[in-house]
Formats: sequence, C-alpha cells, structure tokens
Amino acid sequence: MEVIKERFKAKAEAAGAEIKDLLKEHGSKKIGEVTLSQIYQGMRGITGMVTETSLLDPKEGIRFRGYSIPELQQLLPKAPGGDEPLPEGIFYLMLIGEIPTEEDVQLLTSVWQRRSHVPNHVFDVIDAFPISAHPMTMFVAAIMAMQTESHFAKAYAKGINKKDYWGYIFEDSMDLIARLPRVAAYVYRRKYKNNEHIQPDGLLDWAGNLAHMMGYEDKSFFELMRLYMTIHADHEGGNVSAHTTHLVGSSLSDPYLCFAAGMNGLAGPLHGLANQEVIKWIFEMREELNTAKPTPEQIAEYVNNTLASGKVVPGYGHAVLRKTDPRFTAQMEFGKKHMPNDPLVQTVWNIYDTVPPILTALGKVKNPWPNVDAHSGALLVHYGMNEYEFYTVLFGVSRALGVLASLCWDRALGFAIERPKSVTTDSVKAWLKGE
Ligand code: CMX
Repeated sequence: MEVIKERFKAKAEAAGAEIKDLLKEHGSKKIGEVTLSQIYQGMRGITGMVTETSLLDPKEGIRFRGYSIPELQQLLPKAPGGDEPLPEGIFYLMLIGEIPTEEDVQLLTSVWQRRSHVPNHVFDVIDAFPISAHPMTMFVAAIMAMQTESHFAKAYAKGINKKDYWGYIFEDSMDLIARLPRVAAYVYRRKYKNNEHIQPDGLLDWAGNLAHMMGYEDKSFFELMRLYMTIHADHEGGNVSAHTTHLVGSSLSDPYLCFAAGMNGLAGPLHGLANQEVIKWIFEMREELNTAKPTPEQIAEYVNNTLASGKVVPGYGHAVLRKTDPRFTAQMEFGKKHMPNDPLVQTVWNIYDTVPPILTALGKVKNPWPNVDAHSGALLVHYGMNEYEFYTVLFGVSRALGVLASLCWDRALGFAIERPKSVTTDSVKAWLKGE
C-alpha cells in the first residue's frame, strides 16, 4: 500500500503546486455568471467546485480522468478469463490519474482483502434493525458504526498538523472501501436470505467477493458486478452523493461520516433510489397488464398514465446529461452479450424505444434519454436478484470508489470548508429594487 500512497502523495504535491501557480496568475478570472433562476432551481449549471476524479460532458457522458467508459473497458485490467474491468482499476485511475498495470490492480485487491475485517459491533447494529427496515437504512447505520475505526478522527483528537490530514483520510478510505462488500452482503443476507451469511473468499477480487458473499456463484454475475462497480463509481462532483460527501468532508469530518452522509443522499428517489423505482415500476406495469413482455403500445399507454398521475418516469432524464447515458449503453451491451432473450431486459429496451419521444413531446423535460438506473435492475433480476430495494446499496458500494478518491484529493489539496452565500426572497426583492 505504501507504494500507492507514495505515488498519490507525489501526484497531489505536484497538482497542489500547479494549482497555486494557476490561482496566482488567473485567480481573479470569472468562470461564469449566476442568474436568479439558478439559485432557485437547484444551482443547475453553476460551476462551483473542483472534483479531480471525473468530468461529465452533457453530450458525451462521463469521462474518468479523460477516459470514456468504452475506452476503460478496453484499457483497465480484467480478472483472469474475464472481459469486464476490475473496479480496483478505476479507483486507481481516479486516485492516481493514470491507467494502472495488472500489478497495481492486484496490489489493491490484496490490500482490500487484508483490510476487509468488519468489527462485530457493526453486525450487531445491522441485526438490531427490524427486518422490514430499508437496506439503505441498515447500510448507512453500519457505515456510521464503523466510524469507531477512524484513524483520522483519533489522530485529529490527539492533534495533527494540517499537512498530514490527507494520510489519515487515505488510510480510512482504504479501510472503508475494503469493508463495504462484507457489510453490503451482510445486509442482503440478513434481510433476504434468512440471516445465513457467507464468508469472504480470500482468492477473489473486490467485486467478485461481493457477488460471492451475496450468494451468487455464476461467473457472468461476477462479471456484471465488476462492470456495475466500475460504471457507478463516479459522475463528477455536483451530484447529490458526491457533493454531500465532499461538503461534509470540508468540515473535516472523517471518511465514515462523510460517506454515510453521501449515502443518505444516494437513498433519495431522484438520485440512487431510482434504480429500485425503475424495476418496481416495470413489475407494476407487467402486473397491471398481466404480461411478462408488454407491447410498445401498452408501454406508451402506461407511461402516459404515469405522467398523468403527476409522477416521473424513473430512469429517464438527467440534470446534466443530454443524451443516452453511456452507462446505460454499457449495460445494454452486457445484456446483448449475456441475456439477449430475457423478456425483462427486452422490455427495458422497448421502453428505451418508447419513452424518449413521449418525454420530448412534454416540451419541458431537458433530457428525454435513459440514465444509468434505467437498465441496471433488469440485469440483476436476470440472475435472480429480485429484491429491488437492495439495488441502491450496490450503487453505494460502487460510489465509494469515486467519492472517497475525491475526498483524498480534497484533503491533499487543502480545500477550504464550504460555505456558499444564501439569500432570502425578501433580500432578493430588496436587491431588485436597488435597495
Ligand atoms: N419523467 C417525467 N418528468 C420529468 C422527467 C421524467 N423522467 N425528468 C424530468 N422531468 C420533468 C421535471 O420533473 C420537471 O418538471 P416540472 O417543471 O413540472 O417540475 C421538468 O421535467 C424539467 O426537469 P429537468 O430540468 O429536465 O430535470 P431536472 O434537472 O430538474 O431533474 C432528474 C433531473 C434526474 C431529477 C429528473 O430527470 C427525474 O426526476 N428523473 C427521474 C428520476 C431518475 O431517474 N433519477 C436518477 C438520475 C440518475 C441518478 O442520479 O442516479
């Protein structure tokens, strides 16, 4: 681990020096303007923070350190005999800024295996919930329970130089990422599999082990988990889970507190919970229509009914993207390869043909195209994972890679506590009158 930590330190020091010079020369330049509408409408389009790990282009989709998802599917190391990238690789890329070698990825796999021990009290916390509790609630509570292990919190209490913050944040982030598959699998098996748990397999990679501990042994499910964990990892800095983690971190909360906060945001239906909403919505559609594969006409009618009842079509639309999400496309390719005849997967594709023109016709939806959540559930159901309330936990395990790599950068670059200005409508009215 020391090798990766040293590499990160060298990269962050060089970046820090570059940013210092950049601000010295250009610090007073304007990067944008803010309209009154924007501050009332979710700050959409306001450039207001730096996130080094990935950048979202409205037309092209996400790029991780400059690389698109199809490029990463080519370039990142794979498991032996596998076709999909190992998520260890995308974490390395986001943290260090370079495509990792096979050895770099193997090193991360073995470090995360070694650090994956979860203290018993964390399981006690999960066990204390009624079985009816939402898996995201158990997941977040377990993350909070693990905060007892924070190196940063302990060191800060003793007193540390601010130049050393990043090192503790780095160690906590590694521990937390290493532990998440065990925690997620425990939540899954507690809630859905009679509390019968499966021990980690010391020979498996991070995502493979998650699949194994959840109880799925099909090798193509391992591949799905590797792809899933790679493509959900990061989506630049302004989305709710990334921004929350970053914001909470700016007050020097440790990575456990920051990540738990971010996960509370991911649990909202307009963000990460949309993946469960999509499958719930399709299951309800099939039940109402009494068919496993509704026709395009039936889908169109169902979509119109959804809209008429004042609901959103889950899995469609995006605050920044203005085309089909490449994460949707990557999952569609996976579906074509592994399960082209699955009726649920085909329904997802029929919805893709049907929904965009309907949303476009509304005239107000800025992006009628599918996002990542429109596809993920159908792939999971194919392997028998019907428990859709659990899907956001999987999203969360993956999201840790991006938001925690970012948190390491935040502290290494010494970013300040976030404190944007807010106004009241009365103060806006006074400002408009020139008072
Ligand atoms: N179905 C119906 N209406 C939609 C819609 C959809 N899928 N997407 C947007 N709209 C509506 C909005 O509700 C809004 O309506 P009002 O003016 O009546 O309030 C109008 O279109 C304009 O919204 P927008 O500017 O296009 O979208 P926003 O940036 O405000 O919101 C998002 C983006 C994702 C919250 C929204 O598209 C949505 O609710 N989609 C469905 C939920 C979803 O799939 N979320 C997952 C996003 C990905 C993720 O974070 O995981």
